[in-house]
Amino acid sequence: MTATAVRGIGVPVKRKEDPRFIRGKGTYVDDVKLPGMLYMDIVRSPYAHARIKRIDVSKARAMPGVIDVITGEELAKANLAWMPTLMGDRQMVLPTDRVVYYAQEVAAVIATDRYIAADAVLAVEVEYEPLPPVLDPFEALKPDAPLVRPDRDQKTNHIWHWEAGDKEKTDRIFQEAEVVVAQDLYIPRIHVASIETCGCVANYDPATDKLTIWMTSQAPHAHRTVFSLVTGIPEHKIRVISPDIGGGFGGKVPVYPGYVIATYATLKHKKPIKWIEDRSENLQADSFARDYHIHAELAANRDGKIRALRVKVLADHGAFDAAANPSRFPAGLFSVCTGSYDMEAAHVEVDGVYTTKPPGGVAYRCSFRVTEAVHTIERMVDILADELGMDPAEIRFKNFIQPHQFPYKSPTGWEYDSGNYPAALQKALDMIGYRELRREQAERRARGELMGIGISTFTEIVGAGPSHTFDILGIKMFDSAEIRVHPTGAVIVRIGVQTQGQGHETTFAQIVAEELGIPVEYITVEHGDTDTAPYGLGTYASRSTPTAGAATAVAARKIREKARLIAAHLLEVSPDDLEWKDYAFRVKGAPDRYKTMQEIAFAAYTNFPLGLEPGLEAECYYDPPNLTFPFGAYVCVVDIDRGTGQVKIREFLAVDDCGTIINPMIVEGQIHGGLTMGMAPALFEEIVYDENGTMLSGTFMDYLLPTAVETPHWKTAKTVTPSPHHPLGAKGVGESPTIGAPPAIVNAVVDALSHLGVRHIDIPITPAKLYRILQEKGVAE
Ligand code: MCN
Ligand code: CUN
Repeated sequence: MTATAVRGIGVPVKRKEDPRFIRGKGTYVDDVKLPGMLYMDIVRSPYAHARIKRIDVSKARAMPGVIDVITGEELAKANLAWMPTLMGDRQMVLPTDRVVYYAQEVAAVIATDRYIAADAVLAVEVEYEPLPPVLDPFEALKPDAPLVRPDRDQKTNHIWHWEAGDKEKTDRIFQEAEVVVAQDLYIPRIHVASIETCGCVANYDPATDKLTIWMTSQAPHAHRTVFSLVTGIPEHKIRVISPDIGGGFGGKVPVYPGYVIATYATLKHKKPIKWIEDRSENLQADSFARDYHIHAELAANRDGKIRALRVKVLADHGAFDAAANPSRFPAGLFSVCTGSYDMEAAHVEVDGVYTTKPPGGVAYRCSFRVTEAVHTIERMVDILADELGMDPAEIRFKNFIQPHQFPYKSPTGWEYDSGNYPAALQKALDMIGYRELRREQAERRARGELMGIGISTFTEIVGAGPSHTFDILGIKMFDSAEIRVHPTGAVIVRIGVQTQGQGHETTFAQIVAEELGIPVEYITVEHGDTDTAPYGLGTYASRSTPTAGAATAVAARKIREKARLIAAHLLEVSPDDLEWKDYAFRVKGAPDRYKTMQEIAFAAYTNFPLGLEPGLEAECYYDPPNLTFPFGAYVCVVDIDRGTGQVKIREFLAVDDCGTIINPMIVEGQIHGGLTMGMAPALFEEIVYDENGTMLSGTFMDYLLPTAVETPHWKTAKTVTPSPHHPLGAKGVGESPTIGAPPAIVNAVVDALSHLGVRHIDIPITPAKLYRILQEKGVAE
């Protein structure tokens, strides 16, 4: 078998899933239609904080086609008015006495038709008594602030305090440091806008006593376990199916009230219940990302050598701590905020705060708060460079962790597996022509034009994670793969992770193709059905390649070891006399005597050695020894329109390193999409509330998604530094660009204005915001 035939690792195989998608033949949750299906729609709160005095469902119930109206009172009787969150908090499914955010679920209507359900929602009468909203986390911590969560046994809105690093050593360095720079940064609340909104079809079948839930889930097994724990239904009687998913980006990790209400309704009515959010509900009430109020300080020597980092954060988690971070990391992996730089010490503190907003702190293509971490350090390094009058590239070279320092123990306790930061930045600077750009900038500046060059040299941390530190609700964050080779040499692979568009059906097939020497078109990858896929923790935090990808390689190697015994039997030699070469087992010294995997597979069912189990299958539950640390060097060049305050990205180059690349085309696609999702919060997206806590950005009229028009041409390049502990040397890549892009863009904009004394601008850098700055500095046209 040749590499051309196998099309394994490193080949830009076209996506196996695309033929069905481009023909409109995907099966999304809303495509699931069952006989007798009923439709659910949700009544939502117009207030951010209010007491519910009365819910009158009589008019709604009387409407033809309305089957039921479910309220919190009713759920409370079934002990389902509250549900646990993945962070060990509890969250209202439906309220019994008060609402705590705008657009919160208040009641649910079940009807024979989607439109009847929507009409009946309007007929439900709810009498509210408004309460003062709590919108600013700093205000929320004041002693007289209204309590967001009186259900909790505490008298403040503080959720938790978390810290990492060495406080004493850090403080000492700050006291004696030659230079200290400090900056407040706010990273506003943003929301993923997957093409497909969230939803489910829940179906309880009394004949089999089985509950099946088709749902938009990034983690079907974990959700099944949660459902079993919440409802008391034995886990083997629950089947969660994630069919095709139209984008997740972290927003489909949490359990939403709608899933629970639909499940309750199917158990009650013994009919399938479909609930699909509309676009506004998705944008207004699902979990949100970011909302980090950061105060950061860097201590350095006058020559630019960074010595220590100190960071304090207030994290606005909304009314329920419904994030999906690993249990021990309520602030995610934010403590990776020392980034790519070697320093003596760091200390990071984060406090979680309740406010009357929808659950925050969740996800937007983020690897557990790494976006916030990278934004902090990449901005601070530029601010320090500005303070010292140094070039931002030069200060980075001076402070990089050097290639020989890996594995590198960071001051907050992470062990970076591998990296070569200077090589990536040098490549980026050479490719973009950095010196020439600086020269051009000086010329343009002299003419009064505003041009900026921004650099971001980020380190990612993905692959959660090693069982000694990583779990969600106690479930360790391993992942899994199961491979079955059929007699004719065709293969089915089932994995514990769940694609939402990342192309797992292709890339995981390529891993098996490479390991077994079977052409990729003979390999089918399945996932998302908890009745058939092995238990896994799901896809988020760019963990699939580092965890399930490793499991797939290890399972394939188990198959190969068994195949060796069968090949030896067929070739009548000792297993030790065989070597795996050019995708076949060959007799050492006589490479023309060989058996391919197809021949071996057939023999595994027809002609296996005595004493060997028939069949050719294997599985692996992989507990990664460490995380993987992909990285990148991004350079962004912007021109600022002095007449409008608009930022034009003239050029953007992303040099990424995710170790061994399984499919370069898919990785490039991930990077293109991720860069666009990095640009979006840098320049456009922000969730805004008014003083009453009403969301002002609840439609795409006001929440500005970039389109192809705003998106520049992304240039990409790579370096390859394999992970030393991953069986394939691969690291995750799905979130790197979203994490690396925002500071490159902001650094470029600030660089364009640095000679005017601008040192920092919070995102999103909208034309209005920038134009005001231009006016202040007297350069607006
Ligand atoms: N890959 C590769 N070689 C590598 C690393 C990755 O070929 N060295 C391939 C993988 O095999 C996979 C893809 O690139 O097909 C992304 O892999 P990985 O980095 O392991 O990330 P995950 O598969 O775990 O995907 C999660 C990541 C996250 S957390 C978000 S958020 C995000 C993202 O992926 N959501 C996405 N990319 C997305 N892309 C689409 N289309 N839709 C989403 O919802
Ligand atoms: Cu943080 S968004 Mo992705 O992990 O699903």
